[in-house]
Amino acid sequence: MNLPAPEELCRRAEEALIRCGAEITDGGGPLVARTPITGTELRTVTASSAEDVDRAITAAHEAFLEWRSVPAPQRGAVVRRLGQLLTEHKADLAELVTLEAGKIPSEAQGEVQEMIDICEFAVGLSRQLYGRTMASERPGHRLMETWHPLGVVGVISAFNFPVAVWSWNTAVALVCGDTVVWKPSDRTPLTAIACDALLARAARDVGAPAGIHALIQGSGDVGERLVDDARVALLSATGSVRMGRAVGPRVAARFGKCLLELGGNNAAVVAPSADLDLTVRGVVFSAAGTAGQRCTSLRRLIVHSSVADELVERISSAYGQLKVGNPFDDGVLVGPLVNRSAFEAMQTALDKARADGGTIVCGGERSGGSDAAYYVSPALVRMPAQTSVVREETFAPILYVLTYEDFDQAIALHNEVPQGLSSSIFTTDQREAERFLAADGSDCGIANVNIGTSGAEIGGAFGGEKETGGGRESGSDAWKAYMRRATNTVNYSDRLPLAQGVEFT
Ligand code: UN1
Repeated sequence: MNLPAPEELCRRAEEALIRCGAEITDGGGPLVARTPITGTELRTVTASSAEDVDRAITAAHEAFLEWRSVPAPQRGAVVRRLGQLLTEHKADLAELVTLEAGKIPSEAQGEVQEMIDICEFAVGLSRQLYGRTMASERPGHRLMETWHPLGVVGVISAFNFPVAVWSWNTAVALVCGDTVVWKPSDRTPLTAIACDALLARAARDVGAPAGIHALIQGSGDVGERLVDDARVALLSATGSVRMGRAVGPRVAARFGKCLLELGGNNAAVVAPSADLDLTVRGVVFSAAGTAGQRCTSLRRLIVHSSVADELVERISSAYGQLKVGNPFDDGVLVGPLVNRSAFEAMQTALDKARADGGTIVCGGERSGGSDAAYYVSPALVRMPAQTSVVREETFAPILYVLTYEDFDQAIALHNEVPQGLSSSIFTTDQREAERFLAADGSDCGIANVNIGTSGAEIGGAFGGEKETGGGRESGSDAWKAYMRRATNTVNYSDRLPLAQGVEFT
């Protein structure tokens, strides 16, 4: 495998940052932006001190006091402008996503498209934010609800979707009248600097207060300050279950609101009637795409025993055609793992699977790269049972294959994991498809038919149940998490009837 020269990657990162209007004074700081393509340094970034974080939250809070009274359709203007700038700089941001997260350009551009899409959605939302009017039981009374801005929203995002997840939160929060303080992953500080610069420009262009958005950089300790600050009304955090377990109770202890998007352990059920051509394509994209580093990546395949051998054979041969390597190279579909510990976690999981009686059908080994860059061929593993390693999320391209005999058993296996993000069924039997989507079917926040588990559109609510954390972001009515609801009773009569028929005279 031919890897590019590290200096070339540094130059590409610097040029993309400049095109996005980012200030690129060399922080010389302790935070090192690396690229998984070569495992080498791109540049250093200044980490935020405790005072920096405090200043950012103070500024965001002050801006909120003004922003909350700007009419929502006017707030939409900043998001509309952001959407235009993202469209103009789609290639630049995608370049940074490839450099920092290792995604192939098509997926990196898809991620930026997700940002543009949510901006459009949020602009439309800025003329909605509907409350209901209910029938009052009292004559001469009106009963209704109003949605008001919530406050400062803290956003903690992960390396694997370094820009889209921020935009889902930020575009929606801004039209809802909130302001945002963002702590990106410490592995993707440069894409964050570029996004912050584009949003600052959008704010300038439409005359919105500069304080509506602040970027803070660093590791867990920087995020913890957001978690514990009572001025942060909503903390929206994407990452591991471990992180969610630490964050959730701390925010709850101060009665703050939390929106958690944690791990997934997504499965597809493949029924005997499945269209196998379509299934193979859906499975390969979801399981091997993004090198298995999406929270929606397909990790478990639950196949009817009558089609299991054929399907495994076909996936294995499709895996054999997948080009793994430098994501900038033409034809490459699988880029690098993010770092060494991701590679080690993958190897540990494969060892455990073998010890549990699993058979590695193909993949799992390192394929070229360099000492510091970790490229692996996606692994396909047949398992005799859903053992503990199958029930864990390993953030790498491992697809475990289990077989079933009857449909109830498939659903039971499907739901028998602690996570509940995404799921799908491949079948042409309508009864099975509907059962999978029914109350006693998949227990996930996302349940699909005849497509894979990953690659959701922004129009639906995104998130999942159980250890996935229960949060919903992006489309549908996910905006409600970013606002507070007030119930209003207005008496326009000259009498004072009490509810529930109470007499007090
Ligand atoms: C994530 O992996 O954190 O559905 C988000 C998908 C993308 C979002 C994934 N739209 O795969």
